[in-house]
Amino acid sequence: MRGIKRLIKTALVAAGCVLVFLSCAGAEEKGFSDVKGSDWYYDTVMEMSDKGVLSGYSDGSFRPDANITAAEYISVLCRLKGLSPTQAQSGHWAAPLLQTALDKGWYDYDENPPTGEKFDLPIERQLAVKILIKAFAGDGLSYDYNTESAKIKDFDMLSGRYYDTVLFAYKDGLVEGDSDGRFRPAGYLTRAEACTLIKKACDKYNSDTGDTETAPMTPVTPYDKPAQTPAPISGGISRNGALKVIGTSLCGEDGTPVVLKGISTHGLQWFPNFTSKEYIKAAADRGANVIRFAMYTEEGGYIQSPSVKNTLVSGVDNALACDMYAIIDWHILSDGNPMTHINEAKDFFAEMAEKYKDAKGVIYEICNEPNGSVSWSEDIKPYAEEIISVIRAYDGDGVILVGSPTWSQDIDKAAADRIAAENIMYTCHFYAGTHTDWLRDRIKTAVGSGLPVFISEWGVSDASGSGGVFEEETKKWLDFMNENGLSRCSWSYCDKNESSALLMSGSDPSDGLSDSELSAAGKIVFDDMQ
Ligand code: IDC
Repeated sequence: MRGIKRLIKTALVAAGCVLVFLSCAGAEEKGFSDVKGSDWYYDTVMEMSDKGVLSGYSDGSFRPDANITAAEYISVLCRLKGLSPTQAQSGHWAAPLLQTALDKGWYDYDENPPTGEKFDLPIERQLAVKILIKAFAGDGLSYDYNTESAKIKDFDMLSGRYYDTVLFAYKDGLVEGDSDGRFRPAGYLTRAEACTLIKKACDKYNSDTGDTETAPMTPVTPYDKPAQTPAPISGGISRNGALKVIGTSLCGEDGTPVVLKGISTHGLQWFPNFTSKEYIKAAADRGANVIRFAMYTEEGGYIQSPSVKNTLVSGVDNALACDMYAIIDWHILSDGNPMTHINEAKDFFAEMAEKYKDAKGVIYEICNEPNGSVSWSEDIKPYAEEIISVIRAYDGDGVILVGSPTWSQDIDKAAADRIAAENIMYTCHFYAGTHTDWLRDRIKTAVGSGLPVFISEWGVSDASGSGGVFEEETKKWLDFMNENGLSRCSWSYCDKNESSALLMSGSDPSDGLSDSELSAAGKIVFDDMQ
């Protein structure tokens, strides 16, 4: 059997199925922690990963038994066939390639709508086979209906629209069915099975791989439906990889829910020293896995002093070097309408998205706190849609955070009129001395209705940033965030003389954060990260 597989391998290479390599771990490695030489799929998985068709994970695993999603499977085939991305409706990372596949007739609209609602769901076996056959064998398929259908024990489960392609696949030996002779048409396909199918097709049809260089590779990850009650994990970029939003959960690259716990800087125009690598590392050493860089637009910020962008960029680079996720925060505040500086915002986010499109740890927060006479549906949402499309032109899948009216408290407005894009979360901000049960209830309702929420700014003080430390209410909020798996950043990582500041005045954490440098706020916030 091995020998046959080796032969197939030789044929595959000779056929020109040499594909683009992924930059992820796995492609050049000798083996995977969860793929043994005795596994039936060993040779195929090794070969497919060597060729960069499906890569492994940074933790050394391949996850052969995880289900492959529609987006992952179809984009692999698109790249194999050298298809180029097309203008897409959805902001999902795979949308441009999947649009091309849809336009080519590999599948129908309802099977996988370009709006993206099925992209991150496991692909059904009957649809996977149909797409494979369309991609490799085209139309005009001939086979003997009686002969092929007799091979499939659960033929009555197969939907009529897949007769042609599935029966043809049986005739050509691409599909064999399980040990009971069943095809399980509506079942899912594991990564190992997807490798096998694709390899067989490459071999059988002597695939012309086309110009695979034209399409950028996005790491292929398995889909794991998040548990109902998320069991979040922590850790930085090396542990969780590129983040994505599944349902209401922020998830790591492998689909496991993640909770980011960290800090926000104060205004970068006032506290640039808190972006140094040493200061950031001091926070990481205390358990923070995310840092938000608050680049004010007003009050001497970016609009008046564009060079503050350099402070932000060096902070982001330092955070990534410390294995922390970094949030690029367009910190609107004194002018609460994001439309006021939309042109500057577009240029800024285009530059940031181009610069960080390949960084796994960057998150974009496009409007800190809209406020004043500003409406979700008429101002913020249209602003967000424009900025999201600017970002997506470069970075197809980075997580984007969107604020809402009343200093990012009106998430109910956003929940009632959501943005049609992937990997978007909605921010809700609170200050323990000002916001209580009513805002927790609002978050609960919004999340319950399916809205993904990220607490990108919160404080132990009142909403002025001062007024004392509200310990009891802070505890309620921390319990609430833990129960609901909410990611958060605490205002603020600086030593200003105000109660929300996490450090005592005059602190210098360049050699690490000592206990005596933590303010009352800092003690609570960093304790929560342990
Ligand atoms: C506050 C700072 C304070 C500064 C003020 C105005 O703590 O030192 O003088 O901004 O620039 C927010 C804002 C955040 C505020 C914070 C506390 O996003 O910029 O910082 N807050 O008022 N929203 C709610 C509270």
